Amino acid sequence: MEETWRWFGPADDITLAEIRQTGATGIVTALHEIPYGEVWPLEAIAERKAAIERAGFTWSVVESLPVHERIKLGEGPLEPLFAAYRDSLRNLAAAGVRTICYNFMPLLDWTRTNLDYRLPNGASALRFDAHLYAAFDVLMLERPGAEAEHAPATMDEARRWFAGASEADKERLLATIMAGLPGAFERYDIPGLKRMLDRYEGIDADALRANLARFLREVVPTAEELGVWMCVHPDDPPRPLLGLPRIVSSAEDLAFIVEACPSPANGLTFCTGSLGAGAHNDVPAMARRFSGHIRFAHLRNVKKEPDGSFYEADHLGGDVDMVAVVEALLAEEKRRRADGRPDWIIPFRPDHGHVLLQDAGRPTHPGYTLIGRLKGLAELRGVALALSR
Ligand code: DNO
Repeated sequence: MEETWRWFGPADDITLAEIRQTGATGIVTALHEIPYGEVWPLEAIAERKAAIERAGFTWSVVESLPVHERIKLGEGPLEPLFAAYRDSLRNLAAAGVRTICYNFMPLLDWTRTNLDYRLPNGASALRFDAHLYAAFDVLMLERPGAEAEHAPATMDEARRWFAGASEADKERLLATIMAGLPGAFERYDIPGLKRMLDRYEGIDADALRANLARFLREVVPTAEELGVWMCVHPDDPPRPLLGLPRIVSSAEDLAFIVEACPSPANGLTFCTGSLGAGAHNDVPAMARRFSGHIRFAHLRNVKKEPDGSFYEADHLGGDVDMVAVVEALLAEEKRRRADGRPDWIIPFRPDHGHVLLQDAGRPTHPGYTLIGRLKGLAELRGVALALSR
């Protein structure tokens, strides 16, 4: 397995020189400055790649080449957007960057309600609280019909929180729920979010699935021709949010995706934290079942609670049997090598880390701390090495 590290580009407070000291050899990044739907120019890709290589790394994975919201919505003339996506793939392939992560979550990427959840040891983690999410959905957003989607006990707790919440608390909750949209991406206020949700009116899981299948049919053949691998990231958390369908959440969903457009270029990003937040997912079993399609892995752990809340646990703690997942990935690499495939290696990155020690106060993206992720990487490295012996 190739050890990689997500770097948000020159604007990232964590430098490539610091990342060198973690021992990771691959960089996972994107041209975050380019608006969704626009072509990534070859020169800009080559320039970023050269900077990464000068620092002693390879650019292993693009995360993400974002899918424009209109493609997810199936709205308006889409041909130019598909053509732009294919052109970006061509430019990435020309520069030799071949693994491309993307997601198909409507509107919101990863979603949490608390970015500073204190653990008993003093570290801080990201957390999703069912009652805060319910308070946002029902009492702040006032989404019609939302109340029926939350358990009565969760609603009681949500009402208690709301009654005592200040305007600043509510603002913070909105900003936290929006925090999954990194950097340059759009953020919404309540009216803006309502307008966006209206655009999804009438788009259920089947309609969204049809839009994903169409996207795959439009881009996967080009990817295959170019020798690049698309790998869809699962929904985080793996359940519908704010009435929006989510369709990359379960084993059935992954099976639908790989079958919708059979091709070696139609692959998966296996994110143990995203999938692991769903009580319906047996994560090691999914790793074994879909290993042939896994092109990239995000290794991170979660601790679930009975009401649907969860927080990000230590990489080797939490509910996901990480050792079993790493074992499945190593077994897959072994099969690929036995088949003589040059693309046998699976890049992984320690996904999210706690805020530990000197991480506090550094302006990093939520979850993307230096020491917290380094701890995760070091632990995962140990597991992989021990298993491979
Ligand atoms: C969160 C990330 C996601 C991921 C995108 C991929 O930390 O794993 O934001 O990058 O969903 O498109």
